[in-house]
Amino acid sequence: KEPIFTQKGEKKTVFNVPQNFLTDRYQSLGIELQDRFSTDAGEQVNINPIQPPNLDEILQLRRDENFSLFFPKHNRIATALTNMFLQAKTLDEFQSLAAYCRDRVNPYLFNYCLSVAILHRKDTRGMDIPSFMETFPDKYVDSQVFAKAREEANIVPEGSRVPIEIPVDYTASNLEDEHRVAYFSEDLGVNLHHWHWHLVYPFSGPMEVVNKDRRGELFYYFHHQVMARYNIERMCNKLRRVRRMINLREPIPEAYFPKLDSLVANRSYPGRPANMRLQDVNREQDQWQIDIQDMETGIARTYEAIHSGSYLDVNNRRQPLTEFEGIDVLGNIVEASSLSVNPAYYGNFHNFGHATLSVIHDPDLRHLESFGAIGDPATSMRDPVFYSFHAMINDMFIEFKSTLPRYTVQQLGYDGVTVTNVLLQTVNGPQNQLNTFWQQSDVDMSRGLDFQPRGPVFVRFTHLQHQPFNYVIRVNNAGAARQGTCRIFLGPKFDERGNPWLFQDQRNLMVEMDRFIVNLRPGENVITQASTRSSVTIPFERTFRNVDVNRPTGGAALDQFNFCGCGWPQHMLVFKGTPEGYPCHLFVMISNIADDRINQSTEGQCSDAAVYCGIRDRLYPDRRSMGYPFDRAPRNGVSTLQQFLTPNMRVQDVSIVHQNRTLRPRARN
Ligand code: CUO
Repeated sequence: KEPIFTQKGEKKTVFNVPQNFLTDRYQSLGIELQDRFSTDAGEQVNINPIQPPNLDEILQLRRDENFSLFFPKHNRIATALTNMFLQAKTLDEFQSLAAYCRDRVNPYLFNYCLSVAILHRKDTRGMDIPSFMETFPDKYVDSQVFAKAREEANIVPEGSRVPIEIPVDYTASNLEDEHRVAYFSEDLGVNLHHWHWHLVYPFSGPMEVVNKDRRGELFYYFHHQVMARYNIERMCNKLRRVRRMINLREPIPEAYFPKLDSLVANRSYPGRPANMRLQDVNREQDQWQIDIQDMETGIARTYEAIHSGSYLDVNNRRQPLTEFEGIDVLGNIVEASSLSVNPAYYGNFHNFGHATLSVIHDPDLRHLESFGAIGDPATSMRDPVFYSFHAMINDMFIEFKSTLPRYTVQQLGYDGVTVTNVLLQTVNGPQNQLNTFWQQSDVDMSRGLDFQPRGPVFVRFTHLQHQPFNYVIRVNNAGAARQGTCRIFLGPKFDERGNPWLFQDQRNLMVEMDRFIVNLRPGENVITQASTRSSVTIPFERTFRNVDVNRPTGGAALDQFNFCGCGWPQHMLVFKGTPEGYPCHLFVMISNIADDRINQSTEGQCSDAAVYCGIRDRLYPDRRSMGYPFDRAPRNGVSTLQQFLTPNMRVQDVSIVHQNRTLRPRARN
């Protein structure tokens, strides 16, 4: 079967649907929809008739509303539709159901539920899901671009179209300090990754979709890494680390005006001026009420669980937050996912935080305003308040981790394995220096825009980029041939004031760059690993997948695309650095495989960004606690990174040099 919604070259796949699939309006007008694509029509797909499903509940979300999983009503509806898609007995029935819903259901909701279903049905393993950036460019691109795109598409013939440039500084000016890191928070790949992560790990919905190995722990770890990266980007730009939201009732200094228009809702995403305060939400029409006090209670109870090392289960009994599984339980409590051990008691303060912040401008719906950028995983990382809010969330996890037993030298070491040298190599560059610069790239967004004549319409955006590099690691193995896990982290060498770090603080800023298994021969070993092979990132082309219509469909290759759309964008692997060179510590460790290894086959499964995203239908491919060895307070007597080291670890000073130049794309013909 061809995937649903493929573009066949410039031809559109046209679906022949039974007459009763058309919405009433089209039926009454007797319009032949096929006519609309007459010259563009490519392959015809016949859709089999089915008994029309009852969509009463699902249609409670209008087609012209914006959609957010953080709204309980939207969430309930999304669960119902996803369930319907998952329960279709055959692929054929699934396709008919999707075709029937397509013109009736809210487009964002439809796309979300369809994507979740394709990701989780067994018979759609080989099926492509549409790239979100291509389907809904309005969630990623300055709204002014669309008027230009329309003009380009309507007037300029296909061969002569030029990419529409998105200016670098379009959401704010340099009067706003926070704007210095907008290249990070508004990066298309970063936001696509966050959306994709939450698509792979939904916090609610059918149990088979939510219940994945260590998903609560991964919620903690992935967002913890985002926070570390964001803080380092800030420091590269002479900003201090992000403010941690502590009191939900204080004025919120972070402001944000997204300059995004929802093409579906035909409304702008509301902005938020500085110093607004959260208020209770009471939006009757949305069937939605949140009291700030309930969030505060949930937070206090969660801290109580953290400090007592135990949680209260639904039967009012105390259960331990254990050394290894406790973080997973806590992640599900905090997020809160439907795996939370006691949702009625611990509440839903993280999701409600996104939600209350997103309607701060209209908490009782008196102005009939929809939600802001923070209310949708596709756009939330654009808003600076995401980071002050998530600093609060992250602090809870750090607090819990600091209550755990400290790693002993034995838990850190690997007898007889010594890392003797580490260096970074770029082509033609000095050793141990990373180089960053700006690059412009083009993305086709014509799929998400409904106008004719069709054909590609490119936007050109500017993003951070770095020169690819290699890690070269020398390891002495005094024992027999064996394996180990190589763990590579990069973190800042100094704090904002230029002082060396205490290990206790530095460890929370160590960013995992790569993790992979190595084979060690007896004696000397040289391990060379390319930055492009990182197990936290996916390649550029996958982040901004231009649909390759000639790619063979079906089989493992395509399946990988779906899960593998999740991954930190390779172009953001390295922090921006500074013109004079930003000093960093490169940390390399070979850990004892006996405590790392998960015995499972990952053949045919994508594991490109497994560190942040896991592997589909498999266990998380590392038995250690996520964040090891930096996730716990140091053993007694250790106050610097150097003192923390055991012989199987090594630290190298490196520097990140940023050149303010822009690499432009080759001319398109
Ligand atoms: Cu990803 Cu709050 O969890 O945004």
